[in-house]
Parts: sequence; C-alpha cells; structure tokens
Amino acid sequence: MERNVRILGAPTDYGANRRGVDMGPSAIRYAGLAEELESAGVSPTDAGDLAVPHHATRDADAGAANAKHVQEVEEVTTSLADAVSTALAEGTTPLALGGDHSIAIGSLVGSARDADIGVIWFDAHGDFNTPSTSPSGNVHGMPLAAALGVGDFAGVEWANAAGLKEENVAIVGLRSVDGVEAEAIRDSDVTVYTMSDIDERGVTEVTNDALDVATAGTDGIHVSLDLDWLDPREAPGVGTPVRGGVTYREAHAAMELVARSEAMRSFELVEVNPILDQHNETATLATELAASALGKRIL
Ligand code: 6HN
Ligand code: MN
Ligand code: MN
Ligand code: MN
Repeated sequence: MERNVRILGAPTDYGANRRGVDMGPSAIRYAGLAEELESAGVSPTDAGDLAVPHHATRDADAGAANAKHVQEVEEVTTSLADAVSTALAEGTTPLALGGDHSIAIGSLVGSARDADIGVIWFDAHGDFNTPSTSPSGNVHGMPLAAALGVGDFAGVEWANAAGLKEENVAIVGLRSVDGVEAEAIRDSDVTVYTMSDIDERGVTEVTNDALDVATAGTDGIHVSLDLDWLDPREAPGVGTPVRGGVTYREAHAAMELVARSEAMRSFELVEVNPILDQHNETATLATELAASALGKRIL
C-alpha cells in the first residue's frame, strides 16, 4: 500500500531557550525532505507551516518561570493536534517538523484522538519534567509528562485527553536526565532504554523491544525523533547536545526497523537548529532518517 505523508511545519521555539530552532522546518525542507521521501516510495504533500505567534507580538517573559511561554506552547500544540488528527482522518501519515520538542504534545494528542497509540521517544533526554521539577522552565523538557497527564501545568489542560498509556511508551537512547525527573520516570510505567542498554544489547535488539512495548495492544505508534538522540558529532545542530549518542548507522538501523514494523501512524522530527548547525548537515540527516523510517531501501 502506498503511503501518503503530509508534512506539517511547526516553526516554534517557545518551548526552548535557543532562538533558531524555529527555523528547523525551513532547514529540513531546504535539505530536500520531499525528494528524500519520494526516494522512499512515499508521496509527500507539504501543508506548509502552522501559524506560530511572532515573538515581537508576545511578552518575552510570558508564562511562569517554571513553564515559560506555556500559553504560546498551548496555542501551537492545539493547532498541531488538529492538523495531525485531520491528516490521519484523510488517510495520510502526518510528519511534523519542529521546532522544539514541545510540539510533541500536539502530535501525541492529535494522533491519539481517534486511536489507541504507543510511542517511541528517540532522545538523549527523558522530557519527563513538569513545572515543579524542571530546572530550566523550558517546556521542551516536559512534553512526555504533559501528554501523559503528569504534572500541573498552571491551568493548561492538554493532559491526558489522549488516553495515552505509560505501558505503551518507550524512551530509547536516554543519557541525560535531571534528578527529580529520573525519579518520576522510575515511578512511571514508561519503559526506558538508556545508551548503556544500547551498548550492551545493540540498537537492533533494543529498538525491537521498544517496538514491542509501543505496539502491544495499540492501533499504531507515534515516533518522536529528537535529533539530539544522535551523537553531536553526527548532529551538531541541536540546542541541547549530549555526548555519547548513537552513530549515524545505528540511527538508520533503528529507523529501518520502524519501517519494517509498518506500525508508524504519525512521526515528528524535532530540535533541528540551523543556527547551531554546520552546513545544514543535521537537517540533511533528519531527511535521511525520515526516509529510512518510511521504508527507503538500498536495493
Ligand atoms: N529536549 N532536561 C533538560 C530540561 O531543561 O528539562 C533538557 C531538556 C531538553 C529537551 O531536548 O527536547
Ligand atoms: Mn527531546
Ligand atoms: Mn485515544
Ligand atoms: Mn533531547
């Protein structure tokens, strides 16, 4: 069956400190996303960018110190959730382009609206902070907790309308986690595969296990790919790099297993920051990994 992919740009940096990640969708398109997807045998349609409130029109210090710009994040994720669920209802696979990782709240809510979904979160970070545990106040460190309904987001009600189950969530590649965030992850039913697990068991076995977790009893999975999952040598253009990530080839191997599972119903590429990148290589890498996750074959 031919897959139709709908590209949804979400050019926002309200969830992160680093201005520049809002240019991620342009950089990824410029790197040749549409052509890469065609080479994977899928038909992409680009729906353009969601409207994101311009910085000049917003108070630079908006939101509480422990959840900065939470209203702007809510605005963007609400429209992304609608765009994702519409894309699915129209028989296409939504591919959201961040933007910082706060957009995942929208992808998850939209993808789970009419289905039971699992999630694989490829990331150096757990993104499981809440306003009361976050050391930075940046919402991009909180989307997984927010989408699971963990934590008090100062009146914002995006929480678990999605009906997402912790038992169907797997984090892969974790190597940077804050103190209280670590406790919260341990107390949850989310399954975590750290970089040490990948060292010991290999990326293939770990990804297959993560696929089992996310697909068990669900209608399909959301794949959230934070480019800082990769080692900064491969992906320098990210706002919160952490040494010791997966290699180029390990990342492709994992995405190829995602493709083989045929379980992916929604997808996102986040945290590409062209200002911090070198010659757009992180954006280019994002396009290549997307192609692998959507079934690109060598022969
Ligand atoms: N990301 N744990 C840190 C924080 O500020 O909460 C870093 C979060 C990074 C988030 O890369 O999507
Ligand atoms: Mn992340
Ligand atoms: Mn649901
Ligand atoms: Mn990250």
